[in-house]
Amino acid sequence: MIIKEATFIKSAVKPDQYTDPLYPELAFAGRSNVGKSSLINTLLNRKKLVKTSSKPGCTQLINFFMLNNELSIVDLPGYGYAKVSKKVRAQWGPMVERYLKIRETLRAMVLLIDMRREPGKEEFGLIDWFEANRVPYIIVLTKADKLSKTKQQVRIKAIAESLGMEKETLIPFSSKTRLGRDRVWKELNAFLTP
Ligand SMILES: Nc1nc2c(ncn2[C@@H]2O[C@H](COP(=O)(O)OP(=O)(O)O)[C@@H](O)[C@H]2O)c(=O)[nH]1
Ligand SMILES: [Mg+2]
Repeated sequence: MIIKEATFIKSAVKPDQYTDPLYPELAFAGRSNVGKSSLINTLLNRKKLVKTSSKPGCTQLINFFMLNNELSIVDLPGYGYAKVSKKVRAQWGPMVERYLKIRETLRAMVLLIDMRREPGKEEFGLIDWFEANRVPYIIVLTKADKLSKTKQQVRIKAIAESLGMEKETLIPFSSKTRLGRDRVWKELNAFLTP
């Protein structure tokens, strides 16, 4: 994908606030602070199109971006941040589920997991949901640069085992070194070309 133009369109909570479903769409999900905004910026070759933060848990909105007037990119709200209120936490599930359920232009999901963490109930829940609803998805393991090559292999194997997947399907990624960027695009492109 040659990135000519990438722009923020709008934030939404409810379906009537979503952008018109006119373009194929990719959506990104993951725990707060997993590196989701950084990954989207890396994919789009932008330094700060999507705001990154060292203070997790702030964004509870669905953010729509547009790429080259041909592809819609969606940054879903992060989950699992302990310090947000119970009310905010209770809103996350229905907000994301509603998006996944009704968004007919959604072509694939990108689920981000911090390579240093064990997948939790939210990740298992999302994967079950993707499988049950036949939503194509890829899993990206973020912040690979924080581990040595050897440790990366250990973590990839452990996460693959706990997810019950082949380790080759998991994509190690770093927005710092851009490791994995080309592979993520390659796999996403496969869902975009009919
Ligand atoms: N070392 C390293 N830090 C990262 C990476 N990706 C994100 N971060 C840092 O992790 C924090 C959260 O990143 P952000 O992209 O805002 O995460 P989000 O909450 O998932 O959108 C920020 O301080 C980033 O600089 C990465 O690949 N490597
Ligand atoms: Mg973010």
